[in-house]
Amino acid sequence: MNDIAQPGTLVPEQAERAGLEAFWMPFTANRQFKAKPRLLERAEGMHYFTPDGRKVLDSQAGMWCSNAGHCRKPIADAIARAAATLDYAPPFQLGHPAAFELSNRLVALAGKPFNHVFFCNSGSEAVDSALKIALAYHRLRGEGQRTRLIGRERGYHGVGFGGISVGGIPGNRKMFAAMLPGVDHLPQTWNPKEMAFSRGQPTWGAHLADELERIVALHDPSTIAAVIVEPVAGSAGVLVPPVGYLEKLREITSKHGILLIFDEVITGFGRIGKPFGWQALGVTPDLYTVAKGINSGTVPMGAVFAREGVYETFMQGPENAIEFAHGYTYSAHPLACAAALATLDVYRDEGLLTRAAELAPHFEQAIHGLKGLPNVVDIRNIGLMGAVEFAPRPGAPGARAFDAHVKAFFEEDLLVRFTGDILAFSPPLIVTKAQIDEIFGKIRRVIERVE
Ligand code: PXG
Repeated sequence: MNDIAQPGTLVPEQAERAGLEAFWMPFTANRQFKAKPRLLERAEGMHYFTPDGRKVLDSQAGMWCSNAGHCRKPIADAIARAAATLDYAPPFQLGHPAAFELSNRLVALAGKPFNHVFFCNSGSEAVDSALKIALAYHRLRGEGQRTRLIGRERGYHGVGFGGISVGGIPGNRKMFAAMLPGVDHLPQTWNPKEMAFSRGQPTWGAHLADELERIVALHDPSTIAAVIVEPVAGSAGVLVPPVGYLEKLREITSKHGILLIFDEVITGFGRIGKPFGWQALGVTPDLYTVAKGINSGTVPMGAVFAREGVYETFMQGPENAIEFAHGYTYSAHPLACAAALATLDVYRDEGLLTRAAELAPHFEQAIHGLKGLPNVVDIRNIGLMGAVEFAPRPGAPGARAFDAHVKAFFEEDLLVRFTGDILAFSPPLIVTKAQIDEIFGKIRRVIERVE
């Protein structure tokens, strides 16, 4: 391992020798990465450690998921105990106590009107599960003609066929011909002219939700099953909803009997100051998806929360009938459940699910302090989520943010996420004010050096 840890440039044959070749890395520029690998070996609290012994500050909670910080002992112990006690239990037609206990804890955390959770193993699966719940729900209520789904441009809902169909990231769709039929998209909400350098929710843009009325009218409201949006778009680069925008989506969907699904894979578990984003933003969906922070990213797990009346709609027909023909081998996996229960304890004991609200003013001040640096065209934030957007380098879109990511990693010992020409920040919720200052101090130096 140590041979390949040194930052440097490996030619392909060296990459092969170093053992990097066989792994077809996900969402990665494989050749570029293998030529100059960025490896992580160990983690603790707010930091990663590289094989060559550097201590790297984590400004992105892994990939928006390690909300309790890394390698927390109570969580690691709970996973180890589960692995030694009940390594696996079939989730179809059988159950294990931790799955029921976790469901009760989660619906208590959500509060009314959410009374059931459905488990899966990722955000992508949570999205597919939620879309299927929506379609089946209408059918069971005698409205089987409601088959259309509406997503939003720049939305990210994972990489299943359902998720890329309702998603709005062109690069994630163009290689794959077949999308779900009957999908339409709302316009994306970011408008640099009207909202650049907004702090928190932009005051311009609620009217963009009126587009939903137009789309609904085009297809006829009675054909639409669900609208799915991220309350705050994460992957697209932290697009914060305008004041009043989500309220309008709620009003229009309710009026037409359409289910509103929030994809809270990023906003769930404390990211914007309340346990769930819908609570922080004051708009209640009918279904919402979570993953990542559910167990602080330790064991793959996702879930769908259902509002009162949804599960109940499925509970019809003969008692021995399977009400929802959907589920995964690893739904409610014992290790994932144990990790989630221990994580919820850590969140509760350390007040982490509301800590983003306390730190948001400091975080906002720190990130907006980068205004005026070269090529910075926008800065936006909500809770402990933030983004810095660069003007693209002529002829090389995305190059500036990538350069900043690499410089941050090798020259400043800082892990920062990049997407397009945007740097995105979502530190673990245990971050201190001093560490927030450290993150943006490092980024300032990086931006000053990026051409
Ligand atoms: N929905 C949302 C809103 C997400 O952000 C998914 C679904 C899919 O989750 P899984 O567990 O299937 O990956 C996501 C995932 C990034 C980034 O840096 C974001 C995600 C994944 C990888 C990178 O923007 N979000």
